[in-house]
Amino acid sequence: MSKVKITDEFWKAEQELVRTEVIPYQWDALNDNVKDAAPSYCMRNFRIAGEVNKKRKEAGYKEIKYPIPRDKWEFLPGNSENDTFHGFVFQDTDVYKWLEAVGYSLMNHPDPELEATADRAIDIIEAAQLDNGYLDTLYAINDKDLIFTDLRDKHELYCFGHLCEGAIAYYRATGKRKILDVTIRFADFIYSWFVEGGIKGYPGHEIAEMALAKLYKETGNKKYLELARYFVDHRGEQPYYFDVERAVPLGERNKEQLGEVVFYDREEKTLRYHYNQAHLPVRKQKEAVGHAVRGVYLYSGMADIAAMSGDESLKKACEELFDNIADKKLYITGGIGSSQAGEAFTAAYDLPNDMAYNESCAAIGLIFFAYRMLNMDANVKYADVMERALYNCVLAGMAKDGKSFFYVNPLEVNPKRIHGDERMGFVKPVRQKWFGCACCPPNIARLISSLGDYIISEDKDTVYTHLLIASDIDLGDEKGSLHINAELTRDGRVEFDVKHRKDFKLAVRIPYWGRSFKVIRNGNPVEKNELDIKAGYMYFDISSDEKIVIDYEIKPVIVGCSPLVQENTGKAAVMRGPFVYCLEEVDNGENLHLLKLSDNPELTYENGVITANGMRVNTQTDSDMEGGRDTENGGDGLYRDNLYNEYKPETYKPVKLTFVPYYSWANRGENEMTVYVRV
Ligand code: FUB
Ligand code: ZN
Repeated sequence: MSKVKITDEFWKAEQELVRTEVIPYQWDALNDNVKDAAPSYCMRNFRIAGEVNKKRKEAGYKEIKYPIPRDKWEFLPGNSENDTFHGFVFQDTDVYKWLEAVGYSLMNHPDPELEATADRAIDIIEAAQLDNGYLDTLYAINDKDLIFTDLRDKHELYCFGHLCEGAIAYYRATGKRKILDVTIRFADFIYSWFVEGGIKGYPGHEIAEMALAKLYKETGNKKYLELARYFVDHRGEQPYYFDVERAVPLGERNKEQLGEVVFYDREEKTLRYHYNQAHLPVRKQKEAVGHAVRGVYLYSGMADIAAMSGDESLKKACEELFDNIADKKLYITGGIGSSQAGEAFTAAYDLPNDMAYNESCAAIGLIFFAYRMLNMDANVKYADVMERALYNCVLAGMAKDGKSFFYVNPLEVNPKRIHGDERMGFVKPVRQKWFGCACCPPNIARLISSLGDYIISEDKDTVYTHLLIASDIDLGDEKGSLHINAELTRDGRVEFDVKHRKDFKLAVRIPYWGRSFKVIRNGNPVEKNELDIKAGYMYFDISSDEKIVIDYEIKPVIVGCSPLVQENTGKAAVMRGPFVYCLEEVDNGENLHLLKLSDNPELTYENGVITANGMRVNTQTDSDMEGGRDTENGGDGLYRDNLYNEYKPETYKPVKLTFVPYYSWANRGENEMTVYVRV
């Protein structure tokens, strides 16, 4: 990131929005200062934990304990529990993610006032750390003798993972060690508890794996990589640690786990802990199952370990899991995890539009996973998925003003249906100011402010450009520098201005939407058969200053979906470049399901909007006609506005359809939306 300065108008504006609006807004939310928003309790918990810690040092202090029952994820304030932990068990992570976003933002744009606020937050966090290095406000406040007794559900290692990622970002941005040292103390404590203590547990919610890999990279201390591998290697071992920690009697251990029977794996005769991806040893996992965020966080950690230690069997498992997602469980918007039940992956091709869960965090996790795979193998399939999730599902998660967010990202919304049906209560037709479970908003903030990390990657000889985002990139003394000039919202022309210092290869991605392109190298056209193309990247040998222009044909296109996706039979979506488009009621009137693209829709693009020729099904009924009865052609006399009538082919009237980018939907009030339209 420190080498990449984004100059792209579109993405720079998003980063500026995060810096100027989202980060200050979220700090208010973490401190429960946003009117009418769900309370966070996050900083409150840290403050209380800090006070308790202080009291612990006073002579004669008697520890006060509050219950931490199993199966309880949310601790709502009661009348007599003013000093207890409030909120979800993973509430600590909200400030860690915020801090991470602050770190990246400071790298892009120094801001002493923001840094001072972050320093204050760090002091509050540090004060909550126990003397032995342990840090989690739920246990620090309620009962520190119960730590690590409920790995399956209580998220202490998940909180550690986010602390670690936040600390590293902040340290890299400011050079200040305080929060990194807090993290190292906690990591050392975890190492001694698990590895030295011989406890074969692993996180119920993954992320510690990839965070520890990052900590290893940052500190050079191998024990953190060892700890990450320890967690990955013990996951899925029998007897399941989640049974062991619950002291489930041996005979009971293979009974069905409620709600998980759907995942019964005949071959392996196992049906438990899919939710946590702990049903099988990770190297045997071939299908992405269970809670989607957990899944992609685990796979990202596995990919890190595979890359850092050259573990081929782990890499193979990652490849299979990635392909399973990309080929069978991925929405066109890059969303994953189609079911609200368990916020989970479901069966192959099960991609409902209106009931889609598609948590913003899951799409972000998919970006982490894809990027790690890309770093092992420069294969365009990884970059394509990464870009799809970024430009669509993730970006849709945040309002244009940065002050409200989607957790769930459906592809079709009818507010009337949502308001009339409790089953759909999880789908929100407009973004929310905050959430009791507020994992997504700060996750979006940290991703957008760290976007510089995803544009290129490099190895000794080659610079790979993945995202076509305008930026200035310092490639160092070994290579030189690169300026990418692009603006995909405008056109598909992407210029690579290379300043050569030493010879290297430049690899340029050919995205799935840009397979038709022209190359002009230093003013001369290059024929396709002269290009060196491997796995969707064109390779150029750079031995002097160069200007390489790729003109990708970028135009609105109609995209079909596999016929195996039941929901989309007879429908298609509209895209332009990486952007998925959608219809909104505000432009097209209500009952979007009555709209259809014409056979020759003549899609035109102007100022970010696509228009097309379409049709609207006539709903005029015979009861609107004379006498109210269908007596035409010797008709049967039925009322045509009855729910059921004799079938008659649809008739249409021509209409203009207006498509807007999916990421921008629901910025003009509550209204119907659909990505897929009849064709
Ligand atoms: O469990 C922590 C976070 O809360 C998960 O990642 C989200 O899916 C939400 O359940
Ligand atoms: Zn989330």
